[in-house]
Amino acid sequence: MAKKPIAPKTTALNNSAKIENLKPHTADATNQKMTTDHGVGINDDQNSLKAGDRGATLLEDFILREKITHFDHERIPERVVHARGSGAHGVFKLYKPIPELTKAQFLNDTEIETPVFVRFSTVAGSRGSTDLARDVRGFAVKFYTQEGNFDLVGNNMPVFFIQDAMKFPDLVHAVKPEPDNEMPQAASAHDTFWDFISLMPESTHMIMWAMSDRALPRSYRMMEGFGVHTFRFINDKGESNFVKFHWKPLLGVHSVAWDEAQNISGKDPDFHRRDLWEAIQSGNFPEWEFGVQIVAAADEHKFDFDLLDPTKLIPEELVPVQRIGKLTLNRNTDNFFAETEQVAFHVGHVVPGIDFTNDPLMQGRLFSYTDTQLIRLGGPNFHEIPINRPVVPVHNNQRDGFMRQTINVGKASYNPNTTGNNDPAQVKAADGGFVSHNERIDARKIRARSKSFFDHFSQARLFYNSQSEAEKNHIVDALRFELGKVKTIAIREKMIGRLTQVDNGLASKVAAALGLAVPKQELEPINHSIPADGNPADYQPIEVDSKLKVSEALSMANTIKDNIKTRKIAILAADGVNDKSVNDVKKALMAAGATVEIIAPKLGNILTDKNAAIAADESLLTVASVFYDAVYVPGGKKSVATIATEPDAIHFLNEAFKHCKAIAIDADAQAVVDATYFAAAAKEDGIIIEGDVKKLGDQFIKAIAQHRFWDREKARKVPA
Ligand code: HDE
Repeated sequence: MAKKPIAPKTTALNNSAKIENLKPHTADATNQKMTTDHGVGINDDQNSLKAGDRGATLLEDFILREKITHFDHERIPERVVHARGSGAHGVFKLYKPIPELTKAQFLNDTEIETPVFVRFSTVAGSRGSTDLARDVRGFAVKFYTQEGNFDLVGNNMPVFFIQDAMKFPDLVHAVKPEPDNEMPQAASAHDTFWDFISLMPESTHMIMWAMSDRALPRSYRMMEGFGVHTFRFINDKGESNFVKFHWKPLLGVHSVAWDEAQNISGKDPDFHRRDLWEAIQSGNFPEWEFGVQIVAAADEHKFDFDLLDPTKLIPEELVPVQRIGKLTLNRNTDNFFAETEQVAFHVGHVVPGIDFTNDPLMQGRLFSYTDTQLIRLGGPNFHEIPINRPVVPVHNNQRDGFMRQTINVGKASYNPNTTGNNDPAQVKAADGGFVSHNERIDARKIRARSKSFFDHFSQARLFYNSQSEAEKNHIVDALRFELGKVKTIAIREKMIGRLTQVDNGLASKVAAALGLAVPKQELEPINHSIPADGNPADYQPIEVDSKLKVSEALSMANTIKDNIKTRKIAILAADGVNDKSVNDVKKALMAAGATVEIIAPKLGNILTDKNAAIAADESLLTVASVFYDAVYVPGGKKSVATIATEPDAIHFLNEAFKHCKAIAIDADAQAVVDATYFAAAAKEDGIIIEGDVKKLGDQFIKAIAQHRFWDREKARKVPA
């Protein structure tokens, strides 16, 4: 079970250091005159300059040319991966100093509020693709510390598909739309992806995560974050401990159903972006606790997996996650492009007290991020873009280049120098100069994979075995869907063979839906990623019999389920709705922290049975049940009669049932239940039919907190 958060000292949240830092670059046109980019007042922004009333446009028109030219150059290349994202500002506050582990100042002073900028993303889709694609989510955090920027560029899953950076371009080429026809968009359900995966046994653990509900978050606010790689903490004595970073959402970890995800993708591709924006806008600031798993340097080899292998996690049962601080997102961006699009994260942005390991995936990333920013942001000065600037001064001898903003004074742009008093001066380690950990290296130069990376299945099994029944079924369904979309039968077969390495039951359930038999064993030697001169026998996966068979922390069934804060609840009502039935329940839900919307057959006001006007927030045409966590139908004769005969309202309820959501119905509205397809199942968990609105409210709140009633899927009654 997730631990209760440790209460931090309450101080007013402010991101002032970064807000001040952004201010000089912020433009507000309120009460300002319109000018060209060069400051000349514009008299007519409606018409181009022409030779006569009906004449040709003149080349002389510098105002038109400037406007069109700027427009022509508005787009920059999208990120090659993680193109679709949403960002927000916030603060990080430490709970307790950890000097024995790290000298990083922001992890040693509980008084400091470190400003942060966070960008969440999907991986495979283009900038305009849907938020609800089945995909990994990026969780990138830029800490603007007093010792420079620290970027924790993580994901919502703790492991990765591959072990070596060498394979990253192959992985991304395989998952992106296929090169001949640019299909499918933002989806892994196609031949090239599964072809690659079927040939890469090391991807098996990550595939379990990617096919699980973790790939369909209910909200960015309700997902975990992981640094994935093992990092190092360095204390002021120069001692190193290994560390894995975690973000634990205080709202718990929750997902939507696959059918729901596909629906949302059509109805609101911005679903996660909107959810994040609206939560922050309405003061429901998303919060995560910052967790660390620490492994002493001396214990590096005590596990049955290699700490440097990014396809492995450290089970929380073996090394508990210590929660050391809290991240709060409290401010939306002023300008999406300037901030979210131009922000440049890099695994290599670390501060003294944090260092890298030899994880071969991480090592490759250390090269990739600056390289990609150079082309994406157009040159070497992207660190001067306001969102990327640290909140501390920057001085060095880097000079010039496209779009240089800084006007460096003086003659010296080299070191050592006498013309500038040898400034800027190097910084002693004791004063905060970065010193790399003096790891001892004594090795031959080789191009190879460590044998300690060859167990590809035990943690895939651990993950699968740790899932609840419903979660396992969802993995089966996801694999049936994804492999069902694969056209090449041999790829499907190879994947079924692979799944037998995880669980025979899983393999046979997936195989059944594909009309395939489960092979007795792998058809061919399993590892195809072998160098030209390699001997296949040397590259076969090894079997490790891990002592730990189940890890509770890996199942979302064990997440926080004790509140309904920020949940979105729909009330279906029409004219004549019972005043008490609608208002008392609405009040109770709101008092518990939920957001409630009245949905009526049309927009405008509805009148209660006491003739009081209630504004409809939405109409049945503008929304759908997939936008809400739960639905309530109040009493009131006329309203009930309208809702019971309104096809969109009944569809709304049927869909909420299908997606296993909490449904509450005033006993007076039995006619509405009778019109649904779940009338016969109305006694199930999560369906409350009650005449006493106080009781109804209490039961409904408890039910919504459960998030979903996956039992409804049993016996495949509903295809969620
Ligand atoms: Fe990234 N990754 N990545 N990645 N990654 C990028 O950088 C790369 C990996 C992650 O919101 C790119 O600025 C390589 C793991 C996030 O702006 C690029 C390898 C993890 C984001 C790049 C990896 C990540 C990126 C594309 C394997 C989780 C979005 C645009 C060696 C720990 C950051 C850009 C944002 C973005 C390269 C693997 C997370 C091309 C070569 C593992 C969250 O540089």
